[in-house]
Amino acid sequence: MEKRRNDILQLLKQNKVISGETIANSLHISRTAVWKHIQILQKKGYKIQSIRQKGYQLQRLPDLPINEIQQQLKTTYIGKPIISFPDLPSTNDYLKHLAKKDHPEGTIVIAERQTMGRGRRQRSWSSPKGGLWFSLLLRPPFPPQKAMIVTMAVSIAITKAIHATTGIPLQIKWPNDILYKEKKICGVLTELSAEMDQITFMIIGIGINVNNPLPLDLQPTATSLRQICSKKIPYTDLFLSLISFLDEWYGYVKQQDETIIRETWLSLSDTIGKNVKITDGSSIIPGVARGITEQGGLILETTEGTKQIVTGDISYL
Ligand code: BT5
Repeated sequence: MEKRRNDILQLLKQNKVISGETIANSLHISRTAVWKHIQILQKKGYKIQSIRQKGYQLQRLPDLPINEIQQQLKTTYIGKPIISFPDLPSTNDYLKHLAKKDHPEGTIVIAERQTMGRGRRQRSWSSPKGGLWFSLLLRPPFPPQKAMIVTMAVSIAITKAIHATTGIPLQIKWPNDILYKEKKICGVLTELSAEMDQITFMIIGIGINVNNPLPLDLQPTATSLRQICSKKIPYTDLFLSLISFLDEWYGYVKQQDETIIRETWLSLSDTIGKNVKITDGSSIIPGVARGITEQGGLILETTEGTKQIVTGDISYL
């Protein structure tokens, strides 16, 4: 089905106008089948005009032309396949269903808009049209204690992709935020299913404020790439760059090259050396962030000695 649709797209691209009959004859399918495929393409954001007595004309590609992106990919792990939707409640939730049905590592689910985007601990994540909201399915060959290394590699890839596309220097705040001048531009939500000694799958949800508006209440703490650059950001270029950096950095995860991940993460992080406060449920621990452990936990120097923090929210004092 997907192959047929791609063939139809190719014919539309090669011809200014092409009749349903010509498409049907070239692909040995019925005109009704052509019409059904055209309708699906239109739903995916391709603007295809039906011109009376002449046929179909492709007038515009969607903002994020997934078919074209998929064809250009030269990755080893990431983006095979990419499944896109105009709307989803949450890309993490959708991908979790697919992961349970044995979908392959590297699958991406992306939505133009999320109606119930989530942060950690069921906090809500604002995801209107214009931002990049997607989730990635990974099956790293690790015990669950090492999951943080994967999140670190993903944060590095995002930071590098945004820098390569826009020139904006960003910093990583432990454990999962990417900031521009202390304002949040991206959040990463890692969810995993695991046995005692082996991760079954990880869903990495990535939300990046690109050209989307930000609600008033988030403006003091959040920003978007469009706000920083004062112009619209080329969405497709950024997504392609993200996929290629994610592929490179997940490669280091697969090769168990944790030293490069830890060292690069440290060079991009603005957390180390800062006076911080860690909040985890009802417990609040103040201290100085001194480094990260082999497994990506935060080393915190407190008045009661050094502690290793596995998870929590961090604020700078
Ligand atoms: C995160 O949570 O930062 C992880 C966000 C992950 C979102 C992606 S989008 C694709 C995938 N599908 C999903 O459903 N989720 C993932 P956390 O550290 O808990 O931060 C949440 C907090 O960030 C909220 O309580 C708000 O204060 C703030 N926030 C909400 N929307 C924001 C936005 N668009 N930009 C910046 N900050 C936001």
